[in-house]
Amino acid sequence: MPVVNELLERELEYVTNQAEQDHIRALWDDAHPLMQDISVNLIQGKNQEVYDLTQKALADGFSANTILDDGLIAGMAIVGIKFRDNVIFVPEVLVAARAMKAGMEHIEPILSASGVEPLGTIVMGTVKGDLHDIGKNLCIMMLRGAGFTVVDLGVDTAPEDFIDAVEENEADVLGMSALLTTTMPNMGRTIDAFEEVELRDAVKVMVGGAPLTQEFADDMGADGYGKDAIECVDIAKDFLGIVTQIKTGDGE
Ligand code: B12
Repeated sequence: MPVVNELLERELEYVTNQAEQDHIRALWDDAHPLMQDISVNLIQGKNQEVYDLTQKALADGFSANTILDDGLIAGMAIVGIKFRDNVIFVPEVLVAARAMKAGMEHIEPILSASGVEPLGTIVMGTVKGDLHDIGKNLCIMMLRGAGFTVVDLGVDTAPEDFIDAVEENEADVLGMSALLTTTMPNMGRTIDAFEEVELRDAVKVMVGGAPLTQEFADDMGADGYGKDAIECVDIAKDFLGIVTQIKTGDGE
């Protein structure tokens, strides 16, 4: 379904690069108008509306994953472009992030719900110097939902804190997130620090975050790279030799 929401259509006018415009439009190609409503309210930072619409979408039978991808994350893509192009600034991004969190209040318990035995323990954190945590938190929700125990170290995490947490929790997997090109090298520094204390072989390392690539992950010596929260879960399962896939079936 093409973009039918007039307000969203207006927001898309801020995306002046045609390739980006096409890419973003495609996010809503198959999305229900309700998802477009969620996106536009998120872009405008209307947290109560995002909270209510997310609740309504779940009640209407949309899956948590659909609302997350086609409503919340699709809206955040436009926020990112407006921020980069100086159309909006940090306060507006924070307001949009707050709206995203309001929607996630409904999504989180569903993605995290699982009554199964823990599959393994994962330490997750955003690297030193980096305060972005929305993507990391999404990964954590999905990992918990898949049955992992996750120790969340939050943001701005120093290599020694990652090491302490892996040791204390006897973690099987370490996951690091970075959203800034300036903080990405801190992932490699953390891996080096594990080598220095001779703990590198004790843990599998996965990395992610918008600016990362498989090549960068390989260069720094990570064991896995995931572009989104679904891949994050798949990699963690792969590390531990678990073969099942997440089901994302919709009730629409
Ligand atoms: C929200 C946001 C902020 C918020 C953060 C709020 C929060 N609590 O997280 C605030 C306003 C604080 C902020 C601040 C800054 N930001 Co900012 N921010 C963003 C924005 C708009 C969205 C990020 C986001 O949440 N995306 C949505 C989530 C769902 O996606 P994600 O993080 O990529 O995560 C997914 C995947 O990457 C993956 N993933 C993530 N982590 C992991 C980990 C593992 C192990 C795996 C497998 C997968 C994985 O799965 C996730 C879910 O699918 C981006 C633009 C963008 N679109 O990326 C800019 C952006 C990242 N910010 C940017 C900048 C420059 C800054 C500031 C320096 C601005 C300033 N001048 O102060 C500061 C830096 C502060 C700091 N020290 O960290 C730039 C970075 C440019 C660059 N080349 O480095 C961006 C790209 C904006 C831009 N286009 O210029 N920002």
